[in-house]
Amino acid sequence: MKKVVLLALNSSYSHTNLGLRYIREKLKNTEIENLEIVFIEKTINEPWLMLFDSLLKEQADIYAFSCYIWNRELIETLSINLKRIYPETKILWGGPDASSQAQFLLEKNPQVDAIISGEGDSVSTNWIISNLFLEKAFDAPNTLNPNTRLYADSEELNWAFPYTDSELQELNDRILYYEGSRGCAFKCTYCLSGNTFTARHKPLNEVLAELIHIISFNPRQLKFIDRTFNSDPERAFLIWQFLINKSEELNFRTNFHFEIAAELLTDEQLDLLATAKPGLFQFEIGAQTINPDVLKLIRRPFHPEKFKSIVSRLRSFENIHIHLDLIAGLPGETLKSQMESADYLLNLDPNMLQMGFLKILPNTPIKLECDKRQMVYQSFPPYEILQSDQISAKELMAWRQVESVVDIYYNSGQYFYIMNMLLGLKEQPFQILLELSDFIEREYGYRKISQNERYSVLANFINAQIKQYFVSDIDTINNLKLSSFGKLFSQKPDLFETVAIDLLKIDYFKQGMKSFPDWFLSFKQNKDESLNQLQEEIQENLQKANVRQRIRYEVFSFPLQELPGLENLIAFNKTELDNEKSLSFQGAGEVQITRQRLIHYLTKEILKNQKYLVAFQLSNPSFYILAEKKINSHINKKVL
Ligand code: B12
Ligand code: SF4
Repeated sequence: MKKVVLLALNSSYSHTNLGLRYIREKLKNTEIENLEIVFIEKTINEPWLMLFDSLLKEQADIYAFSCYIWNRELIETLSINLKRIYPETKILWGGPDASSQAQFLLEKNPQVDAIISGEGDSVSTNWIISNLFLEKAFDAPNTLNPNTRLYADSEELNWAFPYTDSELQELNDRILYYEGSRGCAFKCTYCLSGNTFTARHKPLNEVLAELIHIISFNPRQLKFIDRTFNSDPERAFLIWQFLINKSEELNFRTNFHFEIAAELLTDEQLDLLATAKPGLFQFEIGAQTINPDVLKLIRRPFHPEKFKSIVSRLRSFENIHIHLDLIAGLPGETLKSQMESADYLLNLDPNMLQMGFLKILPNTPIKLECDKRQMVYQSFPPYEILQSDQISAKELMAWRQVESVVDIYYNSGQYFYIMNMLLGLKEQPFQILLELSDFIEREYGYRKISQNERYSVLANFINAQIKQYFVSDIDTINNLKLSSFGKLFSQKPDLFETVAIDLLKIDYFKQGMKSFPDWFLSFKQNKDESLNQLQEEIQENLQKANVRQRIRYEVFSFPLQELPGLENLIAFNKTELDNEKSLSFQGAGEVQITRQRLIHYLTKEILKNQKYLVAFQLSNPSFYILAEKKINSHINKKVL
C-alpha cells in the first residue's frame, strides 16, 4: 500500500481549499488499488507542532502541499523538518505562491522534490502515480527523471466536481468555493490571474447540475471564484436566472457570491437581478481606484459614469449585498487621490467597502515598476506595500488604521443607522471615517475595544466631536462642506444629538443589547407623569391583544415603525413573537436599506418635530416593536 497526503492550510477556519480537492478527485478517478489518499485540511492558525504531528503520524510516501501567500512560509518549515525525519518521503509543492517563483524556491529548498507550476489537476496526478507506481506511469514521461524538479505551466480544459457528499454536509456553515470558469480576460498588472491562461468555462449544464446538488445540502455561502463572473453576459444571465427560479421553488438559505465587472451588466440582467430574493446574491465589484492615471498604469479599464449609474441602480434594489473594493498604495496614487476614490465609492453606498493594500506578488508585471516608483514592500509574504514615491510609510500606516475603523464600524453593519446618519452629514463621507479614526487613536490609543464599548466610543464621538460642528458659527459650518441633510442641524446641536443617540440606540437594540449604558437618553431615566399615562394606555392595549412579554419603553424623535429597514421588526401579536424566525431573515445576511432612503426619512421626520413613545420587546439578536404613540411636544422637555 502506498500513501499520499494532501495538505491544505487555509487562511482561517471559515475557508476551504478547492485546488487540492480537484487533485484528490482526479487521483480517486484513476481507481488505482493500493493507493491511500489522505486529505488533511487545517488553518494557518493552528500550533506548528500540532500541524507537524498530523503529518508525521501519516508516515506517507508523498506529501503534497498547496502553497498560497498566506501559508507558504509555514509550509516551508513543515517540509524541511518532515524531510529531516523521513528522508525517503517525497515532497511536492503546487499552488500560486509556489508556481509564481518555482525556480527560486527549488534552489532555496533542496528538500522539495518537485514543484508543479500552473493548474495542477492532471500533472500532479500523473506525477504522484508515476512516482509511486513505476509501472503505471502514463503520459508524463519526465516525471521519472530525478533531475526534473520543475513541471512547467499546464492548462486544464476540464476539472472535476471537488466535494464529496460528506464534505458538503460537514462544511455546511463554512464558505464553499466553486469554479464555473478559469482564467481571466483582463491583465491588471498587480494580479497573478491576469498573467496566466485565458478564460475557459465549464459546460453550463454541468454547472447547473452541480449547483442543484450543492443547494440540496443547504450551505450558508457558495462563492464563485470565477475572476469576472459576467465576462460572458449570456451565461451569467442564465446562471442567475436559474438560481432565482430555484430560490422560488426550493427552500434553502444559500447566499451566492460573485465577482463581477459592473460596467458589463446589461439592462436585461439588471431587470432580472431586481427580482432576486434579498440575500440570495452578493456581488464583489472592484474599482480599486478612480484615478485615471493610476488606472492606466495598472492596465484596468474603468468608466466612472457608467460604473456609478449601474452600481447605484443595483444598490437601489436593496436585495443584493454590494461590496466595493479599493486598493491603497497603487503606483502613482497619492493620499489625496486615494481619498477621492474612497469618497466616490462610499457615495455609492456599498454594504461593504473593502480597503485592501497593494501586494507586490512574485512574477507580476507590477514588480518591474517598483524601482522606478520607489515602491517599498514587505520582503516576505504577503509582500504588502509600505511606501512609494507618492505616498509615505506614515500615510499608509494611518490608512491601515482607517481600514480597521471601516471594517468595524461600517462593514460589520452593526452600527448601520448611526454610521449612515453620520456619513450623510457631509458631501465627502470618507472625512467622517477619517475623523472617527483620529478620534479613536487620540482618545483610546491602540487598545482593544470591546463590542459593548464601541457604542460608547460612538456616543463620545457624537458628543465631543460631531456635535461641535453645529455649535460653531455659520462661517465655520460653511467650511465643513455639509450636505443638505447636515445643514438641517446648523446651530441645532441638541437636535443633532437627540437624533444621533436615537439611531445609536436602535443599533444597540438590533444587536440584542439590553442594558442602560451611560450615553442613553432614556425613557426610564426621564419618566414623568404624562409619559406614565401613555405607558399605561399602551400596556392595556397590548394586554387586550394578548401580548404578555416584558415590555420596554423608549422615546424617539421619529416613528420607529416606519423607519426604513425596521418593517420586519413589527410584531402585533403573540404568535408572531413566538415564531421569531418568521420575522428574521433566513439567508446568509440581511441586505441593508440605502443611505439615501434613511436620510430622506430622517429629513422628513425631524422637520415635523414630533416625539414618539415606543413599546418594544428585546430579544436576541434583535427587538420587536409592539406599539407606538405620538407624544405632544410639551410633555417632557428633558427627553425631547
Ligand atoms: C479564495 C481566495 C482567498 C480566500 C482564502 C481561501 C483559503 N483557502 O484560505 C481569502 C478571501 C481569505 C483570500 C485572501 C487573500 N488572497 Co486570495 N484568493 C482566493 C481565490 C479567489 C481562490 C483560490 C482558489 O481556490 N482557486 C481555485 C483553485 C482551483 O485554483 P488554485 O488555487 O490556483 O489551484 C490550482 C493550482 O494552483 C494548482 N494547485 C493548487 N494547490 C496545489 C497543490 C499541489 C501539490 C499541486 C501540485 C498543485 C496545486 O492546482 C489547482 C488546480 O488547477 C484566488 C483567485 C483565484 N480565482 O484563484 C485568490 C488568490 C489565491 N489570493 C491571492 C491574494 C494575493 C490574497 C490576499 C493577499 C489578498 C489581499 N487581501 O490583499 C489575501 C491574503 C489572506 C491572508 N490571510 O494573508 C492571490 C495569491 C497570490 C499568491 N502568491 O499566493 C490569488 C491567486 C489572487 C490573485 N489573482 O492574485 N483569498
Ligand atoms: S484583478 Fe481581477 S480582472 Fe484583473 S487580472 Fe486579476 S482577476 Fe482579472
